[in-house]
Amino acid sequence: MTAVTWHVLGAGSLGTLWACRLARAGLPVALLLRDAARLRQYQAAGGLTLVEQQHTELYPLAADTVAGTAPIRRLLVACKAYDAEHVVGQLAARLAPGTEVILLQNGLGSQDAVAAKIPHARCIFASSTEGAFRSADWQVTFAGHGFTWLGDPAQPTEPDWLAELSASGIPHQWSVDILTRLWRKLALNCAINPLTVLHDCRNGGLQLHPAQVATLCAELGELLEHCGQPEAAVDLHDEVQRVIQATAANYSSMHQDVSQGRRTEISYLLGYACAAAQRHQRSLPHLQQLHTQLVQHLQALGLPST
Ligand code: NAD
Ligand code: KPL
Repeated sequence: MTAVTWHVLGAGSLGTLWACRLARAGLPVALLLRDAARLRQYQAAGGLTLVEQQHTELYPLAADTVAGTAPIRRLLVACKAYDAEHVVGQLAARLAPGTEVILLQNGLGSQDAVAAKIPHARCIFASSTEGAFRSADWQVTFAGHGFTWLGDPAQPTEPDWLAELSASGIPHQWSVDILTRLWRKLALNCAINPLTVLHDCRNGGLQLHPAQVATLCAELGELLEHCGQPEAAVDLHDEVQRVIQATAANYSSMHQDVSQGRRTEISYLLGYACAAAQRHQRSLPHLQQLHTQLVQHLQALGLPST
């Protein structure tokens, strides 16, 4: 039986990291690029380059544009949360019934928006702690080893291609409570990332603002309870403090986005949390105030605030 091609949408940090490891294991991979101009640039570069520890390797992967017509049976969506719904919508007609779509986006909200666009496909949600960044055009550096949890809130059965991830050296586990994992990560990101932007500090800098962190954790815990995610609330404050300590020297992903003038995923993190609080008619004043301050801060910098 021929292996199903892994179509990888978005040749950015995580897309490159996944595509190169899958290809290295001998699996068929095809990149889906934005348009003909990007495809020409990619062809001129000769492929994707992955830098891992001291090793740099070029992977001349097949590529097409999102406007192509070849059918897709397995799709890895590796763009930012704010691009996912639109671009998957563009691909909807190429997805056969039963196609599996793996969503690597951080936060919450984009997964449901994508799933609504492609009711004929199976959407699998992922939550990843792996770290990668673009060190040059078409080149990605694998910066932090981590783990990826995958799950399908609509269907607990494991897909058979998990063995392909093992063969590719992608550390992962099937999770029957993927939404709890995504909510927990969202809460951690809401407690840490916006404050690092507003205080313009590394994660460790939040050790100077313990009361602010504690208040946010209390409100986030309350929100998780009301959203039917009590497990995601267990010992949240302790874990936030542990993460702040363990990553003290790092800048959060949102701080990096802002300092490099890039759009943030605010609507899928703090924005999503505040909208959920409103839906449940919960008054969470500190979370709401943090959102307002962050929106104002982004607007003052001329960055999108959604
Ligand atoms: P990225 O910006 O490096 O890559 C996104 C890619 O998608 C870019 O190459 C962009 O050109 C492409 N893209 C956007 N719209 C497109 C379109 N219409 N057609 C084709 N390509 C398109 O982003 P990333 O860092 O890989 O992040 C992807 C997701 O993974 C985010 O939600 C992020 O929060 C999450 N994540 C990233 C990391 C990390 O270390 N980078 C870790 C965990 C989670
Ligand atoms: O995941 C993170 C990020 O930077 O996005 C940390 C800082 C670990 C938690 O918010």
